[in-house]
Amino acid sequence: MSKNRGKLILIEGLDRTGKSTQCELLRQQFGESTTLLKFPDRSTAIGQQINQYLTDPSYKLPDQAVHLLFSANRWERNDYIRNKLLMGDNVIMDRYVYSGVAYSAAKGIEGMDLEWCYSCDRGLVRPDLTLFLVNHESNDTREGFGEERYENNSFQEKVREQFYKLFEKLDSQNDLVIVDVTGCTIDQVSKKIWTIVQDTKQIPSTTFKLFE
Ligand code: 2DT
Ligand code: MG
Repeated sequence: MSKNRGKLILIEGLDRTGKSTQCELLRQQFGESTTLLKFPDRSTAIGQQINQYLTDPSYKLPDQAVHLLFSANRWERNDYIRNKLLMGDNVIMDRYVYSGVAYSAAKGIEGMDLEWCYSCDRGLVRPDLTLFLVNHESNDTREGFGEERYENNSFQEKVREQFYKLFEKLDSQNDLVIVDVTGCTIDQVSKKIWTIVQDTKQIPSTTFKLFE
């Protein structure tokens, strides 16, 4: 009997929707043999450049170059992710391709439309399940919000639009679940997520879906 590979689960959403908290809780629920990755992965050389861009408003880099760095930051982890899954580990990701495309396309720069932004991510492994967290209550009270680039309400609105356009483009109805977290406690969201994750089918050993 062939062994199942691990599940690749992605949690996406705008800023302040509780992604990182839920990724950590999901990791604990899966227990052993679970890997959690956050994008951008600021620990690599490319990630450090991204971190500088996000935290230093005076750091100048063309938007196209920034976009390609975020994509390269995913590509440098692609083999690692595939190998973990093949070993039977579950892999949880905090942001990935969808954030990569939505935040860049939301800038509205000529020539950097959704298709251009998506093209460099073609071929990356596609999650078995993507959970998109949505909070309908605007809540700017989180400590530190506004300190990094992209953290302002008018930009977040544009990013939201691009997320939905991308879901449509990628026929995401088969592997995307929109999770409404409005008014929910951390525990309630975690329970919702765990129920959805448990319903995800086991995947045969060497089958990978890719972003095409
Ligand atoms: P965090 O606040 O989650 O650390 O993200 N972003 C993220 C992009 O613009 N492109 C990408 O490819 C990814 C993964 C979202 C920091 C910011 O980086 C944005 C918010
Ligand atoms: Mg942030």
